[in-house]
Amino acid sequence: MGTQNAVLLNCLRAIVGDAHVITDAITMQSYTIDWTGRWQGEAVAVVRPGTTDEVSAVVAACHERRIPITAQGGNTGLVGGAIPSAGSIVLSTQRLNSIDTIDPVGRIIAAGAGVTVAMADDAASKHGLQFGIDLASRDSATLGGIVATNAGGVRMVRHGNTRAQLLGVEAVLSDGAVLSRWIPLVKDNVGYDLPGLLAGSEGTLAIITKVLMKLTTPPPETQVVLAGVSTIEAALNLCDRMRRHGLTVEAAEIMTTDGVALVCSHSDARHPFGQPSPLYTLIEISSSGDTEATVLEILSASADTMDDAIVEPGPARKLWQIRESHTECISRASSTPVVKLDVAVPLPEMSTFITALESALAAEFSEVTPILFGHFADGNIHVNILNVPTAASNAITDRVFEIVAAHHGSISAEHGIGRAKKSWITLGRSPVDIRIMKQIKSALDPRCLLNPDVLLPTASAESTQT
Ligand code: 2HG
Ligand code: ZN
Repeated sequence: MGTQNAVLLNCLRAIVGDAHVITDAITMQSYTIDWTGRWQGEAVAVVRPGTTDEVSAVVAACHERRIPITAQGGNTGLVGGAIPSAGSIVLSTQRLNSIDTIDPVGRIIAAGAGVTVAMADDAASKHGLQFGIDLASRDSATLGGIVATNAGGVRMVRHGNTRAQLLGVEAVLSDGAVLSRWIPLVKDNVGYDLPGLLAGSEGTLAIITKVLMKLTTPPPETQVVLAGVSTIEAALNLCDRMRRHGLTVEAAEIMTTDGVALVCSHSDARHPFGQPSPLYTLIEISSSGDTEATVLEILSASADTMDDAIVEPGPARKLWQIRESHTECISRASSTPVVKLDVAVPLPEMSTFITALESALAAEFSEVTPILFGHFADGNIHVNILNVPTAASNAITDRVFEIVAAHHGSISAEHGIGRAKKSWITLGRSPVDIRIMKQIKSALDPRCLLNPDVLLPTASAESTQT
């Protein structure tokens, strides 16, 4: 270890305590490698501050020495956005894990960045409320992480994305200064929306230490429908009919026959129907009336467009398990790290998009196995490609994104850009857009020390500037 690093580590230890500066290679692996194994980084150390003041002091020390920092919450991201580059430190928010307050009247939670989504939801439920974001990684994903990535999740169709829930942030800027935009109001229109800017900034603009977020009212009861259908149109029509009958769609997911078969063979989930269907849609609905009766009426009127259907009162965990086990089972089933392309297309184009994608992959990359699933009512399809030879991964990504662009879609619906997609950012943003993003980056992080290898393709080019 160089003298410079030794001096840095001593300084960090003096700030956070010896126990919270991790340098041993084995322990560091859970911070430097993502859980899919696709993104493997390196770091000088993992630092775990316990307060905002400690975060500020750590960041100031790194700023002075021009040491890059990668902030990390639960390390559940899927685009390598929380994985450090050699020479950086990982700043883990795990210890910023206290819930400060819940205001049950204003329906607001104030919590540390390291609080998990499950902890926030659990705390909200004690007041008869709900946290507005939910995702399969709820037990590990942190509030700081979901804000930094502007996560979507399964309730996005109902409550919007994380940015829509965010009222305020406390964040440490690249020189250690603390920004506190902390106003527990849903109406506060004074100038630029800095919390909104930090949402989705992937650790490149500031390090989020606390969040102030809305809570929602949970529906009194829900019904969960799992229907086997032959076409995307049938799934979209079913969702549309539910809305037209006054039902509230709480979640609307799509799975394919191959995805469901894979989950059933790599977990204890059971196939839902006697006969497989080409597609499965899982829709959770609520209403102020008799939800079950209305759902049954809609299903019987839609019988000619469905192969089969089951209805269960929420939470219907066994039905949800089939959908939520996709990510883990896919990882287990693939012989190589899964290529994960989280895309969105306009609803009227979804069917032709899927057909074009499946036929291009079958014709041009016959050795790979694509599994598609996602939050279809948001236009969001998770294109997971298994068994991709490493050398083919860029070519496959190029091809998928070409088809996405031809269908007027987005190359990142909810997972962000991270390392995985930064080479393709020009497919999602114009040159003027990118210029503005770079200007914002250099205004907030002129030394380019915050997650320099993430999001913007040439972010590190500014590292020579002061
Ligand atoms: C989900 O919707 C997550 O379950 C993960 O966004 C998706 O594994 C994926 O591609
Ligand atoms: Zn998702």
